[in-house]
Amino acid sequence: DLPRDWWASAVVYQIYPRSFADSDGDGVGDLRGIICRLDHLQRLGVDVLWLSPVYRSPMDDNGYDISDYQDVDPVFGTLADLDELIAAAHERGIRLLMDLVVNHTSDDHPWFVESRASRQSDKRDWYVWRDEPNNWESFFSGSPWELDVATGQYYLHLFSRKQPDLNWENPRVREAVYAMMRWWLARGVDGFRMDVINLISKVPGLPDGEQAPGEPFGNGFPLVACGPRLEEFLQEMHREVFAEHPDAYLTVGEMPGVTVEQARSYTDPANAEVDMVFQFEHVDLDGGPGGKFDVQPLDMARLRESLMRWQVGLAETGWNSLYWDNHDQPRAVSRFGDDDPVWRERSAKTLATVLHLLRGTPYIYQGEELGMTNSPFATIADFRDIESLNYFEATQHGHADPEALLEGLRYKGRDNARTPMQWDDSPHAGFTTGTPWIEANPGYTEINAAAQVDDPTSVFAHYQRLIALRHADPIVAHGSIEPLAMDHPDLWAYSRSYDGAQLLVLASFTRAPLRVPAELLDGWGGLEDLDPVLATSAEALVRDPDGSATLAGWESVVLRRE
Ligand code: ISL
Repeated sequence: DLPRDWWASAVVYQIYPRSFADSDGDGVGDLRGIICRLDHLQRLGVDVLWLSPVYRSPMDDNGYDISDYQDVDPVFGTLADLDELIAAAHERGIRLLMDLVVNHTSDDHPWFVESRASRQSDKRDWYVWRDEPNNWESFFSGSPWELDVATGQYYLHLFSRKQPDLNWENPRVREAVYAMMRWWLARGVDGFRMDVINLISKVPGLPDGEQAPGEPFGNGFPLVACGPRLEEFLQEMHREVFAEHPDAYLTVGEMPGVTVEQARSYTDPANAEVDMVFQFEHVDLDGGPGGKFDVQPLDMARLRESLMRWQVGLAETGWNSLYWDNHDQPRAVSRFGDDDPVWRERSAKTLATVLHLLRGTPYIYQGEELGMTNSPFATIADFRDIESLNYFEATQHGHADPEALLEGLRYKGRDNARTPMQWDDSPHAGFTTGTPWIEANPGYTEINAAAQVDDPTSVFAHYQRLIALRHADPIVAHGSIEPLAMDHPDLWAYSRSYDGAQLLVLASFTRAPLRVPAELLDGWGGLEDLDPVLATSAEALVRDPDGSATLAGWESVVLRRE
């Protein structure tokens, strides 16, 4: 009873529209820009396109603050452009997912405008109002409670003050959201990526969180994440929105803090909640006691242990989504790989191999298929993201060393993912003819699509091969997984099995050559021929006379046997 759903063999490509392609020279990416670049996606071979928000928005959080769920922001184009994009993608056999941001709206949304108008407003209860704040902290620094002076109450905003949280306890809120979702499905979209959907059910009464002595805030996270009514709400949504053709659509819930056990329940088809979730364990490993920007060295063994635990935990029931990066994370090759010029391409390919051969649905974030790196932001003035700016502002007072803060932001800041897509080596990486809203990463002269798409040795070509392999070989989509050599310090090894056939994945997460023990290779080819179905280079794996083999630094191979 392996999952047979279409999305098991699909690969999703995420576009952050603001930074993908600018068609009109205003410095901001747009829908027509995406339409013009659909060939890139088709060439790569992806099956699904997930669009980060393009709805009407004051852009306090680049569109994750929505003021009209049923219109396109003029900076991105028009609803007609979006219809055209949906049709053009479908013509190429690419499905389209919209970003569904319904934990909160913009404070400019008519629902909130009405809600804040008076305590007696018909929509007062559509948001979360209190007479006094509690001790929680916003994801974007400071208190998540904002005083509305006119009505004398505070509203909750887990993110920016321009992102008031909707009150999901109110059934009219839920009905309005489901109606909006049905409207999008009727327009032709193929599913949703659901923004922080595990925050919609808060613990009743919104009690204070645990607060350590000397800390300015308590920990509200356990009181808002995966709350008491989450599964009830997800089931209701599934019933109200997807019930008629659940298999036609893909739903992926973004869920910070979700555990394997919770994810198994949320993605168990029998529960009819979501198809898969974005979990955060592997992207939280390099945060410290001071939070995500308190950067700690990444322990590769812990990274492997974490991902493998998710593999095993969702093996029988549920389904994994697989990602290294997205618009909220630094660039994968700079974080999990090695972006030194000598190792960049190899490690970008190896990260791709390891992820795409796992069991689950892989997500590629724009530019990852080129091995794009973090950007060398010089000063705080180079950053644009509200999270980074608020953090710098809130933390620099009394902080001894602003340079240390900048170090954290350079490594982890979300703007690393948001610099323009690198199309070619012309000014601003071919992203815009105008002035980009955020500077292009100067690395674009070397790292760009034009330089890679026709080069069979490129990172892009490697991604093409991985996607083609998933489409061609049912082991990749449907096979079981067995982690191997988990005690080896730098070798990633696992096998996949399906219908009598097997794949063996071997990957090096270090510069030094690795010895692959003979036992692992037993039965995978004679002394002369280890013939990978896919490798990061022709010299990646060399057999040694004693039956072991040497895997070159940051290289990886995939072997196959019947
Ligand atoms: O990057 C983070 C802040 O430290 C993440 O915790 C992030 O805020 C979290 O993953 C939720 O992300 C989503 O919702 C946010 C939006 O800013 C992100 O871009 C979005 O992906 C609020 O809508």
